Amino acid sequence: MTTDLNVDELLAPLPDKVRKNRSKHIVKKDPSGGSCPQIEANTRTVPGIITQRGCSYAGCKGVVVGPIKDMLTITHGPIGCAYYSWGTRRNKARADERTPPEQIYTAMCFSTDMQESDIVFGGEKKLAKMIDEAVEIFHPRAINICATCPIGLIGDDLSAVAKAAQERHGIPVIHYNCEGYKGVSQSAGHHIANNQIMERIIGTGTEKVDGKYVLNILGEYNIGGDTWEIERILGEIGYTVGSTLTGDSAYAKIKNMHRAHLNLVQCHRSINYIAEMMETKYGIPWLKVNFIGIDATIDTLREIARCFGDEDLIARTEHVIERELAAVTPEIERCRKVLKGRTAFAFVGGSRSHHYQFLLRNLGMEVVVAGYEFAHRDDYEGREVIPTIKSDADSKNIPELHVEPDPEEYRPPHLHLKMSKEKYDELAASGILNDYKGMYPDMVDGGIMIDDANHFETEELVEIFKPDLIFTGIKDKYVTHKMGLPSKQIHSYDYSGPYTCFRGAVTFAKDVAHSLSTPAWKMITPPWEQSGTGGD
Ligand code: CFM
Ligand code: HCA
Repeated sequence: MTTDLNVDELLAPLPDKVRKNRSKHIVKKDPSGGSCPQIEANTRTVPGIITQRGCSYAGCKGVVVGPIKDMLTITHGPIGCAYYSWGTRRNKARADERTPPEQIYTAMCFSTDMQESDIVFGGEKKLAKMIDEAVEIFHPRAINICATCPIGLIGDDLSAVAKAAQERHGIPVIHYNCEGYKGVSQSAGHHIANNQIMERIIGTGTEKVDGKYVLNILGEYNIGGDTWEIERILGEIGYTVGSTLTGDSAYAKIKNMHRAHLNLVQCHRSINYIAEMMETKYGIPWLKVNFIGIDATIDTLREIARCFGDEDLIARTEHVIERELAAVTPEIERCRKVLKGRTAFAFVGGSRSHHYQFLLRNLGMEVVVAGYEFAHRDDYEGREVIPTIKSDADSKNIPELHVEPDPEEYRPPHLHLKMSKEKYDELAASGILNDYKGMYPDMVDGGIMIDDANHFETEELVEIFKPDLIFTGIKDKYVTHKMGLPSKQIHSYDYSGPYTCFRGAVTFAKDVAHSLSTPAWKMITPPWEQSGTGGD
């Protein structure tokens, strides 16, 4: 199924220095076993290369804090940054018992719209005025202010503006110094957002969260409604979801997240900082989960139940699994007939290229090339490499938050879990709790893992591996369409979703089966093969 790739040949057209750099970002799964060879990741993209990465502001505002529905999030900067990060990510939100529709701001775009004169004379006054207007018109519970590149360059003091506004209005005003140029990708922005959420929001609530087993879902952003499907299943088994971070989440709930018994971590890359800090400060253990793929969902549900060890819960888990499986199996089997034996190239941000391998496998497909835009070495190689690397390149820009156990709240993890210390130690030792395995062990033998792939490499790899499907973002989607290759926009799901759990697997299977069986791809003549076009 895989091809014998010669990395030197692949990179041969590149200049020497670039070739040397890029060769460290490509690793092949060794069929004879063994651990993952070291892969270079989370380092600066070679200038001039067309990367698929985004910036720190995108990671902080667009990814982590933007989806908090009852916080009014202001982009302090040019309108283009605000517009780009607004509405395209499909992080859905709806009203609930804590948040009425008029307090949901995720469908709106707030920006100071910095102009040339503001850059010359400073934008602090403009920002302060905008906060006053926003409070007067919308009466939000809390405000976020996210910085873009020019703000750091001209030196606007966001901290001072936020502090003064907080005193004027009596609501939390939280600022994020997530200037786009910080770090090497959106990953730095995740870290900056995590630090502020931990320091300023989590733990500030005093409400009890009702429920025998209270879970938080970290690193789940409700793209296309993913979170709602996970919540449906967990609710039917008998869990209470305290809050997500941050899909369809609310400031009003995030404040009380420290009351949960267990944190589930779906996207490890964007939220591991909070998972680790909550464990230190409140004694809440975390469990790495995956709700993408039928078998992965089943394993995840069983592991959560095993953490609590309650026989009723275990029985209800099995009952829900059995019922959901029976409902989706016929449709999955139909799609499998179309998809069996097909291959895919999966290239997305920092976690989905791993997670979706499980779902594709349920459909009889195999990923032959997989990569991340901005993941770190642990996302590829596994948790054991974490202590040897810095969490974010250029981390001098991102102050580490030193979190001490909170004596009021801290209980050893096994008490939060309602289990004995022996049971906790046993689960931790068996690798269930607080553990994280990277992409490499789940790759197909001979498969290729690539970090921060660029347009040139993507086109070459498509040419060599001839996959039947490619996962892309918006920047590479149409390039591959022109090559006659169906793509699935796996960031936004191309207007579809949810793709999580059992029902989500069916929606995904149908979307992919339709995509791969449409005759359109055979009718495409790439521009460079059309006569008289000159190849443009
Ligand atoms: Fe996590 Fe995400 Fe991803 Fe990510 Fe993203 Fe996203 Fe993504 Mo786009 S938080 S790392 S920074 S799973 S926005 S919901 S799809 S690149 S693979
Ligand atoms: C981001 C958000 C993004 C972009 C996806 C894309 C998303 O990184 O700024 O390039 O199409 O999921 O919306 O990853």
